[in-house]
Amino acid sequence: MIAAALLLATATLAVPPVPARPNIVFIMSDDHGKQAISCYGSTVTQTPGIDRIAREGIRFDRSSVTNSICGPSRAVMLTGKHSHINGFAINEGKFDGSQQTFPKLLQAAGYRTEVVGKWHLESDPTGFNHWEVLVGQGDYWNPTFIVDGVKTVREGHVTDIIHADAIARLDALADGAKNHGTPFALLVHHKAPHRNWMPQAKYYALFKDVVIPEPGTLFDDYAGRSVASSLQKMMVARDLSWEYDLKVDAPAKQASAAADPGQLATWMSNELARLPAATREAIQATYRDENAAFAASFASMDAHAQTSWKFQRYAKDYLRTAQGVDDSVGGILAELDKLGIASNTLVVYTSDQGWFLGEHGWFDKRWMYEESFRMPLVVRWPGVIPAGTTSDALVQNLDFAPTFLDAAGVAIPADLQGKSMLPLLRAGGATDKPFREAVYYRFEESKGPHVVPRHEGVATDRWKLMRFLDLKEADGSPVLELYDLAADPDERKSLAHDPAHAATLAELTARLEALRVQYRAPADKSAK
Ligand code: SGN
Ligand code: CA
Repeated sequence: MIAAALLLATATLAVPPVPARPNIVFIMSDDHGKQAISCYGSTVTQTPGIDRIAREGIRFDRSSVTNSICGPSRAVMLTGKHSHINGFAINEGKFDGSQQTFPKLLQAAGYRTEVVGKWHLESDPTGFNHWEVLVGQGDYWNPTFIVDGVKTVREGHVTDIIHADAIARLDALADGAKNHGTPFALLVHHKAPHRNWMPQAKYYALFKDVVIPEPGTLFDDYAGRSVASSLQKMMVARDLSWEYDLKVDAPAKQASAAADPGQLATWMSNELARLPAATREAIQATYRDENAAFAASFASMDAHAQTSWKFQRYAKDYLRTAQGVDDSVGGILAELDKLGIASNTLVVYTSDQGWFLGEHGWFDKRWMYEESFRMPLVVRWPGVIPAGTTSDALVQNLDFAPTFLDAAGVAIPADLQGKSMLPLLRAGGATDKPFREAVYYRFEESKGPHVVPRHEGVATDRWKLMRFLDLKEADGSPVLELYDLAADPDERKSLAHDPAHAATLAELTARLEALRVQYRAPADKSAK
């Protein structure tokens, strides 16, 4: 009896009550892969801001996106519903802002809600007391914002502008939280490090004399997989444009190549023309020597060497651009300290999806393969989330809305498809039962840039089954890929046609069907 009572007391002590109505700061970047973050193991780049959230809170190692593309991922986060339910399945769509979202529900419960930065949902934000968002994808330099419905051009680099806005809004919101009992939810959504990877001027020298390690699959030949992987147009070797992406003049012998259509040839100078002359000159000077050396040696470079050169330029500019996001995260944490509201503020850092930083020879996202399917997710809430914890739980961006509502003490509507992560957060990731056995994925934007075929899939803690919705094998059966993530984390060898794994394939196929029913996903003819 005494032992049981003691146990109970210990258990109660271990999980303190959740403080009422925390503030929520939801920081998100655009296209930031886990492999570019030091708390996820990157050694080439240091991200002390994001790492601080992990150190003082929890790091999720298997958070995933339901549909690895920008606008759709954001719509899933706002609604807690899959793309086929919230109606925004491809970037070219328009989000129906009249539907239920977590900011609206928080607002109705007395929260003040605001969003600054990238929005990318075409329709105006709804459910916010104040919003200042980029038009569409937004520009890196001198971007146009829409502030509460009014367009305005802002001078400077987009990451600096969004950060400054975030700090200004935090200062204003802290007053309401501290002095008027009004908690807030502030969404800070960076554009960086989205294509075409233009860092703040101060970061052009970063990594200058560093060789970024090439991923082991940079020269992937896709031999172990279905035909699907060879259909894309997102190869570092072939699909990056010289001027726009790589910031170098097209070598003469490449200029007419089909993969580099040339309409972007003047992009760089046009974009830079928007800048003050000194900044423009500093940026161009950064590349000058490297570009001259490249031009001089291009004729003697084989295809492998060219790809390696492109990878270095691409990866460095990407990491430089991401560095500014990490500074912003660190700055926001410092501001919360200064304002004295850190202890009652839930802080989240994530990205709208993952990213290929050369893995499988690619840039961009879209696929259900690990790099673009997984997303960074670190969360801090002092006194509630045990510091320095990690979790392998199969959480998704689908779960953000119910988690925010739960943390705020707001009832979670029954039609949300995600699950609150609050119990997981409070337990530092330790749970008796798996948070979720399997996740459902569905990508629809085959006609967008990079022409990745439509696919759906299921992932468990060990297995992943992908089914390509518009592709068929010669015998008319659906094109499938099956991976053992434990044995083959780089997904080099599909086991879909390996008789030794027929039982696993059948089990995952059944799981996929069950998840499609559970989430009310459309049936697909090629599935049968
Ligand atoms: C743009 C990019 C693509 C990118 C999409 C979607 N091309 O079209 O490379 O895949 O955005 O990105 S660019 O030439 O305009 O940079 S997303 O993050 O918005 O989904
Ligand atoms: Ca994105």
